[in-house]
Amino acid sequence: MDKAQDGHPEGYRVLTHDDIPAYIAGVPAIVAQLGGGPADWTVRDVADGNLNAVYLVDGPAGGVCVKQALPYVRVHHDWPLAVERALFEHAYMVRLDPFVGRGAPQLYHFDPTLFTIVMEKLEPHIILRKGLIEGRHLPKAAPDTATFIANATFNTSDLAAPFERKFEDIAHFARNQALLRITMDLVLTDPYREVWRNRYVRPHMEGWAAAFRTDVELKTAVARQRMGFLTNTQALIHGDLHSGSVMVTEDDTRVIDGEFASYGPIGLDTGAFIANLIMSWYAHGAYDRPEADRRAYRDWILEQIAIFWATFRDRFLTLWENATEAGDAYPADYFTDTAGKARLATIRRDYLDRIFADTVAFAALKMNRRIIGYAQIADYLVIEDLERRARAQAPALALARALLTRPERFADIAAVLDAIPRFERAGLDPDAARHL
Ligand code: SR1
Ligand code: MG
Repeated sequence: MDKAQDGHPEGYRVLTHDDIPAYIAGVPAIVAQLGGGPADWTVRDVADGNLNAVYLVDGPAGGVCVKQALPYVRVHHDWPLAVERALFEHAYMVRLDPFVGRGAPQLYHFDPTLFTIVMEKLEPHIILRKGLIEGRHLPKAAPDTATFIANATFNTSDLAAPFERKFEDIAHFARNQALLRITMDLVLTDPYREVWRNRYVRPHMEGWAAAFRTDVELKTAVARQRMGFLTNTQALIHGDLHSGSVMVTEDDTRVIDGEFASYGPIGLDTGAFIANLIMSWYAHGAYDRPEADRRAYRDWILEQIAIFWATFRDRFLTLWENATEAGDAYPADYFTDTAGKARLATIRRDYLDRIFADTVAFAALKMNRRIIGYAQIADYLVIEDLERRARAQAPALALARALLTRPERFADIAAVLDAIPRFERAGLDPDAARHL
């Protein structure tokens, strides 16, 4: 990629709100979709995530969403970040389109100079995280996200894709290094070391942060997952599939923001989603709501975690059992006799059990990074009283430590669901939480 003197790719510039109509006017297909001309369009800045600019544009005939990769972290302008990340978000959308259908927004246009993606405007959808904070019942969110992950990962894994295709993809997405570095540092490493960008509730969470830095058992388990992230190119994963990466209505769900895409362990995606439901469960304990409402909503969250895992597992197995074209791991003519078919059934169960073990471990890492780390989440930030916030965070860290260091206790989703309320007894002293 040619770099101009300012270090950005040749021709790149940051679009402001006021630039958007003129920019869109240069893309005939989008002009037709909006109807009218620039003077008829309204532009809304709706950026919500940490990294990018996002605008919704409405015209007389329709609307679109314009997302531009900024050359820095949107919420931290001194932190440079490669705009090429938009290439990988675009490639993720293109690669998954045949498999996920309406599970993602429709892609309309990609601009490789301004690193802009124009896509379907999702309205009246809201970010799932917002819905969870507000205590909304969104019955499709968990099963649809599970189906999306199963469709995306099965079809790009060695169970469905020939290795030549997969290796080409691995090589392409391996170049997404700026964002993989963020995951490597912010998600997989920072919570266990001292680093300038770490944030946590001070002074209340000092004890937990210090304990994490010296806990050899915990850091060993974390390093095992880090090794998995580096070496296990199991499937094309989203890489950042938290509740801020899902947009929902009561009957529609779309997975957005695939810029962290890479080939990696499937459990990173399933774990991210479950982690954010678990943190929502703990955060609700500190929200100022009537006790009966709070209890009912927490029960609903636990139910969604169970539904999410069951849906993912069933969908993945169904895809595998019904695949007409096998990948190179288990060619179609390999296990055809009775003994072979029986063995294949066992192999499938083992494969899903390994994804489950990864799911549990990556869920733990995802909770830790949101509580001791740079990128905090609104679920907790809305709790203004810091001690109250910390007391709603400590159980997530205590559970995460157990998930990582005592995996034998969490062989199935029922064990995780049982543990969530039990760990609510954890407090600000990390040693006192060890017996839970
Ligand atoms: C610099 S903040 C980076 C984080 O924001 C994104 O939402 C990802 O979660 C990433 O880890
Ligand atoms: Mg994002």
